[in-house]
Amino acid sequence: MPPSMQNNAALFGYVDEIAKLTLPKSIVWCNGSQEEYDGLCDFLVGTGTFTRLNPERWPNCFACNSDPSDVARVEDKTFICSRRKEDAGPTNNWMDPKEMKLKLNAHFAGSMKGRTMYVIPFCMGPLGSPLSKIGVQITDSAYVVVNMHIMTRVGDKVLEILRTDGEFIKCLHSLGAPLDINQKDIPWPCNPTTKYIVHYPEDRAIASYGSGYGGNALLGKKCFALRIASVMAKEEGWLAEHMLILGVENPKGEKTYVAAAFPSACGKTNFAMLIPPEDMKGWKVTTVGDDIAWIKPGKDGRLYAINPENGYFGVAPGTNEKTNPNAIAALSKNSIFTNVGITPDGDVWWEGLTEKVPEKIYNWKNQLHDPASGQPVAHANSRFTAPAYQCPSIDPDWENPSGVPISAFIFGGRRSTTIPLLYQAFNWNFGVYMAATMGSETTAAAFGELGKVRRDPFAMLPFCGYHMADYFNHWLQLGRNLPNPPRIFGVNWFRKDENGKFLWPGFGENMRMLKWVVERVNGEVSAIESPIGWMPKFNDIDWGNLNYNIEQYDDVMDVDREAWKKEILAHEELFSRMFDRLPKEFFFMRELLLSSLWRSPEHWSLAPETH
Ligand code: O2Y
Ligand code: MN
Repeated sequence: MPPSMQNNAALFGYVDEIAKLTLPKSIVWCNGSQEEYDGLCDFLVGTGTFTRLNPERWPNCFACNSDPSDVARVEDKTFICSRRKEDAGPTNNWMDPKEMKLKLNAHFAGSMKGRTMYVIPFCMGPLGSPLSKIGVQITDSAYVVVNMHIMTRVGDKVLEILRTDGEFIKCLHSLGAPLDINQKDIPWPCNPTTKYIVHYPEDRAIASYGSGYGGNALLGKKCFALRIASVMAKEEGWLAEHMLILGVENPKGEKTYVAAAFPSACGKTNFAMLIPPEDMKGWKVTTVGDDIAWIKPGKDGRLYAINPENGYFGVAPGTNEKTNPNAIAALSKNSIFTNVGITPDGDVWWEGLTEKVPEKIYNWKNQLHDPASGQPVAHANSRFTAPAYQCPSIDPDWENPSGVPISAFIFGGRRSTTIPLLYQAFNWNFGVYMAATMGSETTAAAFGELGKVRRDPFAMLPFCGYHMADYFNHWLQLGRNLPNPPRIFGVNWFRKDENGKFLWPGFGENMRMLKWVVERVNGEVSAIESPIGWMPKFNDIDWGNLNYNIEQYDDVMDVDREAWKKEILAHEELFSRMFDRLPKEFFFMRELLLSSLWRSPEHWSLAPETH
């Protein structure tokens, strides 16, 4: 027992109960020290899990390959086991919690045999912040411990805060791969056939079995900070969101904070770390977080946000010096790479890192890469785990215990048609409707028909721990209590022309849209009323050296009446699944949007002479 563990009976009881169930060979209480991290990395090198990378090129960095069956979140095995089925809602898998516990106990029984059980006290959010929350993850994976060291605040400093009676979220994780005496371990133990990611919202507990990967195993992230926290947030009057948080500094040094939600694989980390184009002198973007935001009303009636995480678990493919130099700097040392390619001299590579594939490289399946095979070097969901403080754009207030004040919310998806580059919702309620109906086109055949729009309300569909319609009501209710709520904007960086060519260059150029958002919330620009919301006039966008003319702008901002009528009618598909609990405001807003489309002219322009 660590000296700083101030006899928290609930914690002791939990650890004892799990040890008796899972029967580990030994128990280690993680103290969060550098020695502990280094020792575990050495251990993982010894088991063949980690490859130490070339220390000159990649100081204190390691790479590893997962089992090919264990490469992503397992949505079909993810359950919200609320006491009442109706509370999980139609978009979550559900099972009766008692039944699920019985089922899982059979799997967890003896599941840590021959392995060390690690107890990781961790804090989501800055230590000592009133917005932060504590969890304790029990795991038999050393890989999970070192990733948790980067992604959260761990160890004795957390126990000091927990003290004797503090509350914590119970996070149980086992690889489901016990070792017999004399059985040699393998580099990526997991259970090849049985995986479960289970949440008990009323018990504030999580149980994850069979996977060692990412969101399935690092329980502070999606399981706690989104699924369980969203339930707590609803009960306590705050928001737990799948959002990045960034700061925009103007040339006068004034700072405006924005939170933004995009479905997975829409370039969230790139946007959170955006570098403005060179011609936008004096404008700067700072990063508070790249994936999750906890947002709470302050005494002054504004919303304040913290990033509950301490690191980035970012998608490697496509990340490079041009697309995201800040991420490249953040991952350049003290980082872990999972499922990327590894060269014999200790270098790593993934698609898009550089133009040329290294001559000799082992792919994520640890096979010598054959360029003629057409196979990728890195898995499409390969990841870097990097400490947040190493990001050059990190915001000076990213660990401010009070959080940062949010002035705007941005919601975006990947849509090749219909949705304009940028528009502002008429008011909070229309913004909630906009976010509730956002969608993205599928980019991988694994998700069904290519190019089909999948609705992903608030980018929270896989992450909301309760009924999605109750979640919409919670957002509406929160807005009613705010004297001056943040303004809500929709963006679509991915619109294409009839030849399939992107209409907008994206990346750093997105700063031009972000600038308008900031000027708009600060009352510095007016806007044109379109049938679906407020839109920027061509002349109010800072075009700088970007050669973008009014015809291109009209195309990317176009509100096609017929397409929008179809779009609004298509919202029905999602709504019909949760009809009984849907806010009645949604039906009125849908009608209003349809009627304003009927009344709008067929062709219109945001050109200066038309206003
Ligand atoms: O596939 C995983 O286990 C990771 S998913 C993920 C990781 C970091 C940030 N966001 C996501 C996501 O799916 O939204
Ligand atoms: Mn995410």
